[in-house]
Amino acid sequence: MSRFDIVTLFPETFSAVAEHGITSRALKQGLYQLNFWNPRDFTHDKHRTVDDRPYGGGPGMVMMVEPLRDAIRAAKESAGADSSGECRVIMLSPQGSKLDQQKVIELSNISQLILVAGRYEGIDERLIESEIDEELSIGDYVLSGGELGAMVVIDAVVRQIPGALGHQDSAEQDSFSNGLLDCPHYTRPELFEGAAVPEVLLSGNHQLIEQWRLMQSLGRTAERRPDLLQKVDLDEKQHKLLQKYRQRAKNYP
Ligand code: 4GX
Repeated sequence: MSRFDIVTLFPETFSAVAEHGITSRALKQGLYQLNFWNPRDFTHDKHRTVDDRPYGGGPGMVMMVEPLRDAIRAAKESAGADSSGECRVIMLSPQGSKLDQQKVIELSNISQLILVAGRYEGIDERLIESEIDEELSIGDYVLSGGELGAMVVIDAVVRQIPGALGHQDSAEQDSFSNGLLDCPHYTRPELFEGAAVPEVLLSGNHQLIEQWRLMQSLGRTAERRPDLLQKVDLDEKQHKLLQKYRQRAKNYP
């Protein structure tokens, strides 16, 4: 992934990813590009109108067709002009398929993503059919616009770009990279408000620590997200570690 082209009425809101943290550092390192296409810049009337009334009536507005179409097309033309890799047009919407880490990895292998962040009640269905390749949802709740969803996509995809994460952490270490939830983490002090750090983490035995972390990941995934555990094939060692976790949970309720 080298380039995101975002179609939005609110490009300033993307300062959240452009100016903070890992996504900002990667941008400054030139590991990816962000470009904005504002439908308001593709209006021709005095009031720069970007919304329109829905056929059939009812409350709420729909994005005006021509400025949005022209913004998407301008994004496509500029993107298409600069490369040979795949370009995909994605619209954020509660009607889309749910974003997960597998989809994030798929998207990270596409060189140009055009993210359409809609406002109001939505966009004309014919525009979806003609200009949008894929609808994506970041979860089953209603946002005020697609911008936060687009930022979620950018953040998760940028983490997959080689060199984006500090050399300390790697995308392989992330939660979900093996389909499991993360293990618990601890830092100083050794005794915090009466609660101790698990002894194994103080042992200095790295093989044992690795095993304990994997056991915790397996156990927590089984307890909290059995749906995720069903999707991974556990090997013999992992089965044994999960049994061990369950045995311990029984002994120390
Ligand atoms: N995951 N929203 C988009 C406007 C809209 C509606 C329909 C296109 C079609 C959302 C989500 C989300 C609210 C963003 C409605 N645009 N986006 N917006 N959940 O709730 O991604």
